[in-house]
Amino acid sequence: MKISGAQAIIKALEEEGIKVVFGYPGGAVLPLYDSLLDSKIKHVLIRQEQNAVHSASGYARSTGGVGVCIATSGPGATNMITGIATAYMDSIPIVAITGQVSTDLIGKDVFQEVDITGATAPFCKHNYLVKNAQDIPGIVKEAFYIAATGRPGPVLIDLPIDVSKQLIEFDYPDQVDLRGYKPTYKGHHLQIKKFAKALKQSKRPVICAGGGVISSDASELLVKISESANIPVTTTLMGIGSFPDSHPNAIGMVGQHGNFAANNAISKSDLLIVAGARLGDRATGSLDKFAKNATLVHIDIDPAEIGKNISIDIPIVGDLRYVLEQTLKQDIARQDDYWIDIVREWKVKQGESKLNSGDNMTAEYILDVVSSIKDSDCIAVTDVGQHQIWAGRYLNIEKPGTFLTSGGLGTMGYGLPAAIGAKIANRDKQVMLITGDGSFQMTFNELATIVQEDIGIKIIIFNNNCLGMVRELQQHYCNGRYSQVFMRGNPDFVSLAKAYGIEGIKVDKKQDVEGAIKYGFSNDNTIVIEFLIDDKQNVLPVREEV
Ligand SMILES: Cc1ncc(C[n+]2csc(CCOP(=O)(O)OP(=O)(O)O)c2C)c(N)n1
Repeated sequence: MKISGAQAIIKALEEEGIKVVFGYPGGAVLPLYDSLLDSKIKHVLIRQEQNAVHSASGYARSTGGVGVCIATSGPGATNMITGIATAYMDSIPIVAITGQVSTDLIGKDVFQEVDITGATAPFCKHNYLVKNAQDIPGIVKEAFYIAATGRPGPVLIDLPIDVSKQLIEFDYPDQVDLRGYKPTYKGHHLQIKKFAKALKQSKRPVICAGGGVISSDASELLVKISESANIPVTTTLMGIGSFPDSHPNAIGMVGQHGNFAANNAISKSDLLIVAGARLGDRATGSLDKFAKNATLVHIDIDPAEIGKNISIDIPIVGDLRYVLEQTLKQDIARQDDYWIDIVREWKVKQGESKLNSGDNMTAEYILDVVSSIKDSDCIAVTDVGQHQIWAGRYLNIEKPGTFLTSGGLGTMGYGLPAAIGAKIANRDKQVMLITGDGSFQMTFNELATIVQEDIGIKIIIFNNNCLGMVRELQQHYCNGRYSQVFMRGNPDFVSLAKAYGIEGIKVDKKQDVEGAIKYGFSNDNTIVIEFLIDDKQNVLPVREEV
């Protein structure tokens, strides 16, 4: 029996095991939305297309699967652009489906036409303009394969409306064979041997773990390597969750806004093992000072990342799971405790410098309390700003896939829709959002989606009535000449929540923090907890070393 192109897309999604898609309808995707009615796939009607991509991203990151989102042509498609770029920078597997005007009208600037494949080409792993419905099964199969394999990333399928109406015989391929796309999974055994030897001989090794550890499901192996060779582990922002914060070898986040112990250990290390991290500028700080005494090992599935920002002594291209498994078969045991002991002392020192004392309701204090009350597998999602860095540094994160943030693009407004995606995928788990008053106002319209889907998300707003991160930068780099960072006209967030039928609490005193969080986390309802924090609080240190 023949089916339409639109039906073929939906059937192909079913073949891929997709249970949920996030989207927003429009004229060019009418056939697609019509076909959805006959499918068991759940569609979540999000309130803006950018947020559909972020929700798909939250879904993907918290499940390890591929997230799917749909938008119409023109403005629907362009609204998706920031979400796609956000996913690309953080290597998140997404398949985005956009409607397109009819093939005979493409290039004629007709109503709601935009060249979305051209626009997204620089920040999509791959994209397709479907010209013939017969190609749909093969394209969808390839799109999922490309999104999820090698270094994951977003793939876009642009579907003209006439193609979605063509009739085809549906035959779903079982395999993909793409010339020119063959990710290398097995790291070269001689390089792995070289790495193991360098590790055995090193006196001060450090691991810097990135998001690649999480996407290759290599966290347990990372713990084994750290334990067998007594290596302290620092993570990038994207790597948070790849190594349990409570592990004695964990030394926290590295980089410009990183922890004292982490940055110090990297500065003093003689062997730095970069695992699944792209060594972006925020992680390294100034390159001429970064790990200047160390032999550098870089393990990554994407050969283009190795040596891109910093020259590497032992490059290993491959899947982290494979490479770490093979490394564990070598003799890497280091009995020496002296280095790990020094690093642990730095960690204690860092703990002592906490801004926790006194009556001030600091962000750090709030996050300490949250850490002590939340479930250990609670999925924490952040927006972008000071609150994101505080969350990265002070929240206790134990498991991979439980800290979701926009690390590469730094997209304000990512948080709420990503939290919705994570909660839809994990209804049995706690999901919380840490956001700022600026970021929250970029996407708070998604409170409606929360109500519509009847899901419970703990929304913690650090309200400093300003764009705190930019204010802090202006304090440091513009001699305190503040320009356009103080927010006037902020709503009362508790009343705003109430307008959506969501409960809210406002907290302005340190004594009330614990009670509010205990109450907020005591059931699975959505709650907005707004903390009125001092607008002068900074994400110090910008970079601290001894
Ligand atoms: C879409 C977008 N616009 C602008 C920025 C630049 N920016 C980075 S952090 C920040 C301030 C964030 O303010 P808020 O969400 O209130 O968090 P806070 O820093 O106060 O914790 C801004 C404007 C950005 N990252 N993303």
